[in-house]
Amino acid sequence: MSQVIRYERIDDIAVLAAQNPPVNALGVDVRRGLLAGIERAEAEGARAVLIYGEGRTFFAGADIREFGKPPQDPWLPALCDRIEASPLLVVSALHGTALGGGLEVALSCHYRIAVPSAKIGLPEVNLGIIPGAGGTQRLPRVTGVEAALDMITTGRHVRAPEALSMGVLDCVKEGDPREIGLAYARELLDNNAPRRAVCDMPAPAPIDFDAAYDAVLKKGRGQLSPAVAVRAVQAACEADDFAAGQARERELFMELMTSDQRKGLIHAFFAERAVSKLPELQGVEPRPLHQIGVIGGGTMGAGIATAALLAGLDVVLLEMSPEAAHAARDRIAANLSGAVKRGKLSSDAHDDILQNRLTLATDYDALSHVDLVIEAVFEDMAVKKQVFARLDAVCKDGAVLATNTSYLDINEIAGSISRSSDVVGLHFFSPAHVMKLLEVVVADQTAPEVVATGFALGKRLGKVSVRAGVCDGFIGNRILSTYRACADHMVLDGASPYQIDKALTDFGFAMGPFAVSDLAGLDIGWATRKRKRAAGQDPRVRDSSYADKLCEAGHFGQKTGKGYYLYEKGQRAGLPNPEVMPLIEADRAAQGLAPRVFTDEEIVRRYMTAMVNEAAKVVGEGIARRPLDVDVTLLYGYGFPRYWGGPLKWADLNGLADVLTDIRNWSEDDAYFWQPAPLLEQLVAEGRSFDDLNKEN
Ligand code: T1G
Repeated sequence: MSQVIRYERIDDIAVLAAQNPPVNALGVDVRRGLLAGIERAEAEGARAVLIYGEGRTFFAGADIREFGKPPQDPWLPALCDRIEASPLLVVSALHGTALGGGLEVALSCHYRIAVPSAKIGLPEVNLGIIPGAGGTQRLPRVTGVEAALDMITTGRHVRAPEALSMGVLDCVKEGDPREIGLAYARELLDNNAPRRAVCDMPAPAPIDFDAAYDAVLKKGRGQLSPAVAVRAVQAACEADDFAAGQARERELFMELMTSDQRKGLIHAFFAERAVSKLPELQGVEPRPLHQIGVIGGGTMGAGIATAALLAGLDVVLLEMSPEAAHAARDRIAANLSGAVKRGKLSSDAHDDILQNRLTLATDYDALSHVDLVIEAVFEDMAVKKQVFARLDAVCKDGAVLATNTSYLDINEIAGSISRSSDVVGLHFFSPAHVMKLLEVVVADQTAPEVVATGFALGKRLGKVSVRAGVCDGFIGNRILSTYRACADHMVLDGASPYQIDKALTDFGFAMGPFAVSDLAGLDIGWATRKRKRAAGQDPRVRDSSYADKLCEAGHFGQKTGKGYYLYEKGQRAGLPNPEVMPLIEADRAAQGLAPRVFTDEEIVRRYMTAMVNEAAKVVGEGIARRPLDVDVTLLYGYGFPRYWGGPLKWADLNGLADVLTDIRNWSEDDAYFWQPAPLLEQLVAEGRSFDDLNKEN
């Protein structure tokens, strides 16, 4: 008898209870248990079958860990057909998240009941595939094409009340899934309710599927699975019969299952869960977190305070004057109002936060009892050291002292006070209450429980936290500065900022590097270039002046309405700024550079290879623990297209040997910039991949 599907008889109802924690994934043993259960119920003369999940949820989908391995009988589509074909009345009782194959099992049942908190969904497109067990054929028969396309192409979760109104659920009732399921099955039997196989329902009315396909493909920015799902739903309307529609779904599903995008998206799914699992934190207890202090109420500080307040933490916000403190409060109030507008926060909660949970202060003594302090003051080492000296004097023993610095040496900050082991970097990304990435930067003396506390705060704030070591730019900004420099080099050598931006948005980025610079503010890059020149950068670094000239003219991008692009009032998307190319041409002439033609493919190849090479150095130096840590950083902080899984997954998919060959070829023109990462050379020599490294750590 199956260990993962418990079989019971309650009078004439057979009960199949899934017991496969944590999410009752439909692995082969679960499928075999369900099949055996259905067959046993029929053999024993039951009149109905109830299927439900023990633990936190109904089946949350196929077992993603089986992807890429040879499928084992019974395949999920066949199992769903078998459940549907049973002569018994089959009822499913849903709770938690009935997703993917889980919802497909429920749709193959004849009736569906759920608790009010249950959610359903077909999120397969987020894994680079489409529903492959009849979901694209059964859902449209139940809800109609429009509602089915919305669910399937977005992968969104639908709450039980909406699912009831869509016709996916027959009943929503408070209670224990098993109990409400049994009562519902009993009621159906008593009323002689008929079997109601969805496959026997008429094919749904068609829509203009070509228009739907084009619209979804455009929205997907290069991701294929949502658009392919449109074609599968089209088959539900146009195929000769249900079986033919299922065959078309299977054909499209198998095509996507072998795609690089499926490999990239599955990698992203598991990487974003693995990134917070660090061996050095096993068994390490984080310190308690009830109230935190934030120093500096500018955009970043106010964003951090907002994130903490939204997560239910109390916040003491310290500014240098009452006026600055109130300005910070206004920024926080505006952030919270945004959350109310987006339906993420009730207006009562909004008021409660501002009246009772946020404390403004101008004296460090107000921080004497907080559990953790994050400073987000001016990026100047002397200023940071002054702040930490005050914290050292005022904060209680065990308080975690965190800096939000983007690039200053955290070892130097930590070394300037008596409790270096309590110091950690918490590098948020602006806007801090929206961006999910948090780099937890571990200095030489940082205590393990302080690192654990940083991760615990990140989890509490709903962030994706990545451990980083100390270097200029940690993980993300260090890699960014390299691939951004590569873009500048291509501009000097003949490409335009506009061709580069388009080539990279066609590759899948939401925005190209020059549009991103306009968004972030050209003055930030300008300050960094000046800082690095003043610090005495290597003379072999290829420098340029065209961007400086833009800034000297006061053009900082979106915030001044002009940068690489011109921004009409209120327009986010800009038009190329005609003043830019003359500055670039003058720069090329001054450096004696003859511009050449770049293809979009070469632009992407160089940009990605620069990113991969620097990422390999970051992993090789231990700044990032594993390649997946870099992938997650770029996915969550830099708009990297998720269906590639991250830069190092992209490199594995494209072949490390070819990446290294390109670097060696290009190093003939610029040996300083194109120095191969030792780790990359080692992996190629050993015939290993970045994924192999992920598996070793
Ligand atoms: N398969 C295997 N493991 C899974 C899994 C799955 N489907 N879903 C979750 N896990 C693991 C996860 O890796 C983690 O493991 C633990 O469960 C807790 O997950 C034919 C082919 C259900 C909303 O896409 O969206 O069906 O890190 O940390 O935040 O059409 O997990 O503890 O070792 O995310 O409470 C379709 C994917 C599959 C759902 C719960 N289903 N999962 O979120 O916990 S394709 C999905 C989720 C399919 C058919 C096709 C979420 C969740 P570990 P968690 P959570």
